[in-house]
Amino acid sequence: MFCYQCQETAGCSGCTISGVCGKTPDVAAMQDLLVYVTKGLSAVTTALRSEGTEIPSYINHMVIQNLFTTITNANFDKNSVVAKISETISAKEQLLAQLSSKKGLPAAALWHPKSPADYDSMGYVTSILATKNEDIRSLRELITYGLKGLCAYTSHANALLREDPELDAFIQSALAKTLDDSLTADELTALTLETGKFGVRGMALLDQANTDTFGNPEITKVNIGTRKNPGILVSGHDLHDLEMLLEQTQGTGVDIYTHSEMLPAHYYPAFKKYPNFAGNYGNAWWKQKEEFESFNGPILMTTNCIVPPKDSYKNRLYTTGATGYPGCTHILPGPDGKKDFSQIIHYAKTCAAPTEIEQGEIIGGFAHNQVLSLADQIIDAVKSGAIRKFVVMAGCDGRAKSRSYYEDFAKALPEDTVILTAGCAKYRYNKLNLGDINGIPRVLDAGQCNDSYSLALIAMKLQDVFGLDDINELPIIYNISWYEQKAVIVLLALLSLGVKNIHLGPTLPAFLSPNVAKLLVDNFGIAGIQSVEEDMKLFFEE
Ligand code: FSO
Ligand code: SF4
Repeated sequence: MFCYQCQETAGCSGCTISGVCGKTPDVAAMQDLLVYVTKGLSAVTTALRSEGTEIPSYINHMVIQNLFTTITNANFDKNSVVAKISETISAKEQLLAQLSSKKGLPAAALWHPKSPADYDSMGYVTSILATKNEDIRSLRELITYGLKGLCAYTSHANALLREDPELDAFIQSALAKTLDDSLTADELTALTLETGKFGVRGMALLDQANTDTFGNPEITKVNIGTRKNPGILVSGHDLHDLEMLLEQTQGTGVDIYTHSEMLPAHYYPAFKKYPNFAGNYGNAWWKQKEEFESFNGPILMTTNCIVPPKDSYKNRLYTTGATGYPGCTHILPGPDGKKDFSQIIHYAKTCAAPTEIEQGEIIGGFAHNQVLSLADQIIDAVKSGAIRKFVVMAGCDGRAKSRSYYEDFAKALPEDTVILTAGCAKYRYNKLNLGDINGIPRVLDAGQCNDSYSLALIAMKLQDVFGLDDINELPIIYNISWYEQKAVIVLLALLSLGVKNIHLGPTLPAFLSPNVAKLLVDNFGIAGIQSVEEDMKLFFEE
């Protein structure tokens, strides 16, 4: 196997024996093949579109779900990945039959395996290393990972019945282009930026879907202690799954707790009406081995990040959507799209209440609508000098020891700074009680990683208010932590909006070749991180 798509890749260069995340070589091979056949399908749909044929939405959803399945920590279940490969090949064959000319199609579109027994022999074709030129490989993977993140976000928008056919067409044409050997590095660089542009569009689609369906996030205090009833812990990012579970648990005596990236669900007005929506349990994804153990009840993973479970709670772990883990029960939707969670609820009733691991509350809900309603207060604080700088610390948390940098950095920030955050990165500092500036909390949590869109909107609004020509003239520092491919699309989205000088850590992506890294440094001022002391000097003394 060879995989270097996430920040925790072995030795900062590539997982070759087994994934640091727990992905085994056989699953890695099938995930590579799923990406390959999805690119083949996308080449066919792109050719059909150019002939004027409309692509049915179930095909668009298949592409979205396939890519989402291959994101870090989402799906470890080889059988489910193999099933998706077979479905994709059969859908592609049907579409291929409608195409008047097969000229110019890549090999991935014309591969006709007789049965899944043929899948194992494809490793040499589907490996990332099959692209020999390291710059072309780097750009192809940068685009592919950005698209994976974009598909994750689009999947949540699709779950709320929002569609954007132009976005689907772009995703598929970009996937097809990553197979096109005639494209130069310059053309792939342009495609990378275009991917970022569509990243903004995908995040806007999801933002619209979320706020239309659940209301605008508002300032909310979330309890981090526990109640006396048994509970179900919901992790991941899918708010539609959470809504269905909340509906189905009314009057059952089972409480619902959020975990990791589901925390921001508490900020939405629509979920506040459920009396059994008890609070948030635990921290970022990587602490789940201890926290799922002490939760005592069932856990529903709606998306990544899954850490391979311990036997002690594996029977309590359920997956749905793009996620999967061998031996864990997977909840599928019915023909009407509804999911029946009754077996999880039934199981929860037999479990002890969660063991309390923390007490208190955390505050959040500072998405664009809420922050812009405080705009006057914020602008006054900036004009008076009470707020010197905003520091965007969005992104992901992870288990690397070096990530203690982010907690130390937050603690070391001057008191006239405000952190803008989104994503699971916030767990490094959202319980530190960093205080407020004239009533404005010093950590403003916009929500999930996709709500980085909110942070971009806030920046654009501030640029407008202060009458600045360039978004980079704002008193905003970008110090982003990344882990998986959703952070890649967030990064590309920010670049497409013209944001420069983003610091990225704890390490730069292994999939950036020296030349591609140089391109990002030269054109966008992308930089890594140093020690907290050095970065404090860099940001505040120069
Ligand atoms: Fe975190 Fe995991 Fe949201 Fe990621 S829970 S690491 S970038 O899936 O998507 O922030
Ligand atoms: Fe390694 Fe990350 Fe790939 Fe997992 S997703 S195999 S940890 S690079």
